[in-house]
Amino acid sequence: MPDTYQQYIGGEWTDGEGSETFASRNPATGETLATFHRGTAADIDRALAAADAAASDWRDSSHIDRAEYLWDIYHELRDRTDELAEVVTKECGKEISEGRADVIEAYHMVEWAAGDARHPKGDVVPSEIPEKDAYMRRKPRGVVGCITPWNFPVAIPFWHMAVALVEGNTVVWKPAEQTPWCGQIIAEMFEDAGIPDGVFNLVQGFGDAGAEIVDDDRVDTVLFTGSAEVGQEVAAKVAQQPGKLAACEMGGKNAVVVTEHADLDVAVHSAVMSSFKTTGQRCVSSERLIVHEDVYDEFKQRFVEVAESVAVGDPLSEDTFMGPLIEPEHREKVRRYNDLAREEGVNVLVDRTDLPAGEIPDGHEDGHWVGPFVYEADADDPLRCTHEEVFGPHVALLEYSGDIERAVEIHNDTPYGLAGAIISEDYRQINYYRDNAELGLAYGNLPCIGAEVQLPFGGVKKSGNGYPSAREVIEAVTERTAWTLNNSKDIQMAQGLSADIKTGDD
Ligand code: UN1
Repeated sequence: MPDTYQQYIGGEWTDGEGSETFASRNPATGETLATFHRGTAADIDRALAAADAAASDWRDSSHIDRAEYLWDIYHELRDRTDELAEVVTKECGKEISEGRADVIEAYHMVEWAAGDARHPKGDVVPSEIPEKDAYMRRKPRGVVGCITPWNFPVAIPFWHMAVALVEGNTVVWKPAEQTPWCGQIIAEMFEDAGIPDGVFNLVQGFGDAGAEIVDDDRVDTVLFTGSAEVGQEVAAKVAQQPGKLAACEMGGKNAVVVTEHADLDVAVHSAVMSSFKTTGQRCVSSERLIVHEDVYDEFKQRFVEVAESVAVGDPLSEDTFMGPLIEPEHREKVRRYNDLAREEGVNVLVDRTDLPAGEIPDGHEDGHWVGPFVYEADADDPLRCTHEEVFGPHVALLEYSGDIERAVEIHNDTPYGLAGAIISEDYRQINYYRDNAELGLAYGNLPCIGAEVQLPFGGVKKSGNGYPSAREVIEAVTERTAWTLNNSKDIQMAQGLSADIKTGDD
């Protein structure tokens, strides 16, 4: 084991060109887990050159042969699930069942992508002219640059890379700087699987390295999952580069709607899961609970009771519900939003921003702890705290009166549109919500987290402009060709277009 982990470029482990290193730290203890060489522009340049050089042989191999490498990784992810779950939990602070679910989601995605290699590709399309065969075919785009977040450090890289590779693209990947250890293990899996040199490349580093991927014209598609600020920058830069494509998946200010016809057991359970799982650090986490006046008081009392007592603590313990936040800067951001909510005049119901020393487990004093912060606010007030994404356990209760149309109006009053849920026993309300809520992932009588990989995953409005995940990623990493073949010696045109060539002699 080297003292300092390296980059994986063109099938070789290398320190890279830079002299700086950085550490991966456990957010629950502050301890250093491992040290990594910090990738530079020159390292991205080399990785892209390697990916570019490997592209032609890789695209000439079959889907089924390419998938074989992924099947090896699938088995390794399955065999090492518990070990990797612990690494995920140590590196990003999610409690251990979430660490495990991250690895399971990863191998589900790999299974989906590798299995898809044997499914039909493209379509046979009818032609107006019986003698013509028309098809829609797909080709790989070439080199795909992947920039992934820390909150799903194993699953999301495979959302990006599994399909991209099976479809015949080569990859340069920059994992989040907070979770390089997960990145290291994934790169070792690609090496163990014997993937050809240059087909998969890893550069560990920060935003400056990611920006090189976005700017370089050897990259055909950028897949980005992360914050809205960075995602918008990525999309804007890529839009200026003809022929290049960006698929960006970003955050949300997601909501759970609880109507007057809700089963309140289901409502409270779903709201707690949606708001506090992953300590509110999923892009699909809910920071707004839109609750009808008829059930508001009871819902509020029951939700507050759980928020007061939900177990925050050592993420490696099976008894923990919420682990720490990812890093000190993020803890500061959550604290600032909690303060801002007070300044904006909301009515605070639960404030566990600073956990009492007794709640912090021994040996975890340097963790980035925060508990739930719950308040009630007026849905019509243009407050920053109820409209901006915090990415933490910061939850607004918004009471409404009137019908489901009103609830959906409040739901849609945000620039985002990723995930959401409705809790109701009335199918008309559920169907109204399904058809009118502006979002990409919608749930009825469920939490708004926990999507399965075989569903499309993506948002609308500020939450995303593409599908860097699950099955829809195929659109981002392939080009379509409309291919028409004439089986006759005569040229006949569709749309009644004349195929006669007329000359001056006619
Ligand atoms: C994220 O929220 O950052 O739907 C990804 C879910 C997970 C993926 C979440 N499958 O909750």
